[in-house]
Parts: sequence; C-alpha cells; structure tokens
Amino acid sequence: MPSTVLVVVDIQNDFCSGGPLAVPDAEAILPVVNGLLRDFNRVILTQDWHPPGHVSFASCHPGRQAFSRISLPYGEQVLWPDHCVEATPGAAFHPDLDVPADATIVRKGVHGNIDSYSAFFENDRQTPVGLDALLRAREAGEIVLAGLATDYCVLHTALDARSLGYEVTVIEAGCRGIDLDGSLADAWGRMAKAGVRRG
Ligand code: VGL
Ligand code: ZN
Repeated sequence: MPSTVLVVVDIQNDFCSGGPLAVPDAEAILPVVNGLLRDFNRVILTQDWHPPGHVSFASCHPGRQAFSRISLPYGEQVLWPDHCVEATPGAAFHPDLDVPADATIVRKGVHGNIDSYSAFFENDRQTPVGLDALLRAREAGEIVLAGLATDYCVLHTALDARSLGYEVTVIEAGCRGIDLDGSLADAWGRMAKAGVRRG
C-alpha cells in the first residue's frame, strides 16, 4: 500500500514576523500545522538553508534591490533579502512548531550559486535536493503539503511532486504566501492546472 507523507515547508524564524523575509500572517498556520504533525506518523520537514553570500541575496548584487529579478545561468531569479543563513537563529524552525523528535529534515538552497524553491529539484530544474529519494524509501504515493511560502517553496514542491507522479494535497489553512505581483493567485492557478488538490 503506498503511504502518505506530510511535508512541512520552511516554517523558519526568518519567514515569520520580525524576520527579514516575513510572510504576512505566517504564525496563523502554526495551530493548523501542529495539528497535522499530530495526525501523521510519516513527516518530512524542509528548511531553507543558505550559505552566507548566497546568489539569491540582493546584497550580493551591488545596486540591485530586494524583490527585483535578475537573469542567472539557470534562469530568472528573484533577489531576496538575506534570509535563512545556515545555522543562524533565523534559519531555525519557529519555536512554536512541534517538530517531532524523529522527523526527517531536508535542507535546500545549500549551494552558493543556485537557489532551490522545491525540495525535489534546485532552480536549474535538474539537481536533486533529496525529497524524491526519501519518499521512495517510504513507498509514498501521496504527499500532504503545508508551510511557507505558498507561492514559492510550497508551489514548486507541489508542482515537482505532480510531475514525478505523486498525488498532492496542499492544505490552504496551513500555508501563507509572499504575494509578489499577484504570485499567490498565480500559484493556486498553476497548482490547480497540475492536478494539485486544495485541502
Ligand atoms: C522561500 C523565497 C526565498 C520559501 C525561500 O520558502 O518560499 N521563498 N527562499
Ligand atoms: Zn531562500
């Protein structure tokens, strides 16, 4: 029997209130996600985990503003404020997230010259991040997704999961988005088109 795995995306301090890349209303998802964490016995959490000076940081591109876009060898990249630098308090999970002691953690965006929104493939759309291998090891046929941000890391993880053949449900009340230039509505449209269920 294929199993279902809960995948909780990037509920980290830097994406919560007071953080450099705070997602509006991020904390509102905590009770919902903690409920999911209690309900599922197979859980994988992702963590955005960048080296200092990561290519996605606007601070590494003199003269460029955060939230502008640049072209990189692997495609277009949004430039972000510095966030989730490896092993800093900002990269830690939110203190009120009930991380199970035995949860598996996938870190992404760990290479300095490439970003990774998806926990399946980096933004070159080729380099594996590790989630697919972990799901295969658990004989997963389906994932349930929640976390931050709906329109970036949740979106790209959901789309890659569909392209790899997984059933996907995104728990709307367990997600919040950044919403740059309509990206949130766009994300829900893309997910619907790809056959992602909205739970
Ligand atoms: C994310 C922007 C930059 C996310 C990560 O977790 O959605 N967004 N890095
Ligand atoms: Zn990031």
